[in-house]
Amino acid sequence: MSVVRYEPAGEIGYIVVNSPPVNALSAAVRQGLLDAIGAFAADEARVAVLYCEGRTFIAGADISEFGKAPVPPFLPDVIAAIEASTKPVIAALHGTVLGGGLEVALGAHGRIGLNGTRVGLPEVTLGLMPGAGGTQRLPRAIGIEKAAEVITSGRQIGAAEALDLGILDALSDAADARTAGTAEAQRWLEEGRAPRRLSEVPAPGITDDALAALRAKVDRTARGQVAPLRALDTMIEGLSMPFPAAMQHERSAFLALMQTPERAALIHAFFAERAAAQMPVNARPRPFQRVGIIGGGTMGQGIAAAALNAGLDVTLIERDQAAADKALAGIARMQDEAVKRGKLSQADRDAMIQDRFQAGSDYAALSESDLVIEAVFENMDVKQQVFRELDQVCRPGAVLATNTSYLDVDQIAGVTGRPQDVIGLHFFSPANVMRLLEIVIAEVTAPDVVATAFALAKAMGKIAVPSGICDGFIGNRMLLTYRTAADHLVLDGASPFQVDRAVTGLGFPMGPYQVGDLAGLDIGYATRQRKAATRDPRERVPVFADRLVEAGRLGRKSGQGYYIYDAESPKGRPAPDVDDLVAQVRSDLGLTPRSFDDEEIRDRYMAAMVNEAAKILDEGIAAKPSDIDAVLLHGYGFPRHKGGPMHWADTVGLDRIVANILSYAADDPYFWALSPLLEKLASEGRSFAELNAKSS
Ligand code: T1G
Repeated sequence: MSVVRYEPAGEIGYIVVNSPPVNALSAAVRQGLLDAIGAFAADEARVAVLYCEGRTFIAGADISEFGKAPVPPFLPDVIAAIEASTKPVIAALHGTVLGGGLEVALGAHGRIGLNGTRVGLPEVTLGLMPGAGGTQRLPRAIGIEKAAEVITSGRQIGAAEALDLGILDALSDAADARTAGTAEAQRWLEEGRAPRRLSEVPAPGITDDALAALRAKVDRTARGQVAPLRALDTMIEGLSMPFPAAMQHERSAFLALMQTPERAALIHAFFAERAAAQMPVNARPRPFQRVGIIGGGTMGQGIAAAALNAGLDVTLIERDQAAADKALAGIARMQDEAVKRGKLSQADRDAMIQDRFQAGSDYAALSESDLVIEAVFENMDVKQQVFRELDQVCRPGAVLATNTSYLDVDQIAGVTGRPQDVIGLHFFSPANVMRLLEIVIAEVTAPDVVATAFALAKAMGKIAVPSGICDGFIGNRMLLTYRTAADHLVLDGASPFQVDRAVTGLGFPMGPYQVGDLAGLDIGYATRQRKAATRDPRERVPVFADRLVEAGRLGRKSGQGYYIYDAESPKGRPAPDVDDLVAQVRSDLGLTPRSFDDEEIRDRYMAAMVNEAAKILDEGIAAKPSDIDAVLLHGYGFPRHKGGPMHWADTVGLDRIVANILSYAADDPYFWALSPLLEKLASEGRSFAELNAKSS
């Protein structure tokens, strides 16, 4: 069955694409479009409607073809054939019309969209730029500034805004794209309209000042990524050329970006987050419409908001009514914020709070819940007590989940008579914003409970990553390790501020000490206190961090930690006494400091991260390296254009990382115990990417 067909229907001909899941522009679709436009030319039909079957119009080039040998026909030629048609071609759009899909639509002579259609050129989010006319046809349709914003942001645009901008000619409330397209085609026939080619529209201009301002803005927001500025420059340069030359210019710039490591990393990230969310079990989810939440603190409120946004009914339980009301107020504030940012309508906000949310203190209110998520204080006794109560009140078959971020889910499940119904759902704060969800599968968790967790994640728009059980699961266990590597650097001579600078130089939004200040230094202090009794004597303790907490400097929440946070510097400025405090600690510990350059700091930080990740992989806590990448990308600020620690490690070379670790282990064999898996892969010249391929 060809993925594109031409259907003659009298005066109107239909070019129909049907290539699930998202009608991506594979070689077969490109060839099919070319054949169909040829069939239309030869047919008596006077106007053609180009539309797609399935859930969306073309959502872009076929990303799975990237990095492979390009196969003709090439997209610019296919679009040129559509645009050159001597009879009008109207694109009828629905779903998410992205990248090459929008470029195809811009090559057509008219564009009508169903309500709810979203359009965009997200190529920069893949380290690329539009490569089939987007940088030349879009500015001719909507002007340079607006086109620059659309192309360099890569954001999706709603139907109403697309109409306002002039990307769409009309909106339709028809039931489907074919119907909308047919009505528009009949209008063109009645008005006797001829093809209107964007390539023939004179190129818009821009003043030097406006261009300089635009470049500065794009440079600022690109945060070191190459594609956004390259896309802008290529657009501007092309607009001063004849159209065919501009298309050549765009194509060569596009192909050059295709060769960049950023593109490889961003494509890896795209597929890593989707591969992670693949259901790891073959089971049907249980119902989860009625969600219960225990604990109305920051996490409980965020989880409640995320569940409400997913269309679920929420019952939140707190210790008393006053605390429950406080939680409701917090959730209402979150939703008000979403209304302010245009993410939610006032009507939907009011309806979800009035009709689908209740808060109280009586566990009995959970007797009919399908799924209950416990989000109370991170203490084993407290959590086990909650699960004993849930075991009493919840109906048979209800899924019982814990939001613990470190503790052993088996121990929590073990206090119930239904451990097979217990699972870990580790949300990240703020839970209504952060997309990562670690799904912690306990020893006896039933397959349909796992399936329920993944279905819930999809409903909430979360990126689900399965994890086995260990202290801190995937993300927090790695965090503890690379954080410790940072602390060792400080004990041995580096300044916390230098470490932060070196790490942000990698592309992280913040360094470990800025993150510490944001999260609260008392959390790390409590963990160190909790572990003190069982700590291995070979472990090195960041005494300087304890000194800060004991001096009441908890970070942002107390106005001071490693940095000072006040009106003068809301984002923080280095506290002048920190380096002295650290120097005092070194001398108390009899340590002789030495200097480190930023490169060595980065090497040690990343080596610790990758080494621990390899151990997590080796123990089967994570199923595949790309899952670990998805966790660090969506939960720990890992720079997306580096693809995640495992992808990054492959680009650097595992042998180089192993050599570094072996040299560090000479001073500290305990901390730098090399992962046998990492050693094996390096010695065999292999990569983490191979393990991804193996597990898919
Ligand atoms: N190519 C190949 N496969 C794709 C794809 C694409 N463009 N988009 C999605 N898929 C697969 C995806 O891997 C998944 O597969 C399934 O479709 C459902 O996707 C020349 C060069 C469209 C908004 O960047 O943003 O055009 O996991 O789970 O949440 O200028 O997918 O089921 O096996 O994400 O509903 C520009 C990328 C390309 C759009 C749907 N286009 N896709 O989201 O489902 S560059 C994009 C998305 C380009 C030209 C340039 C989203 C979506 P599987 P999903 P979703």
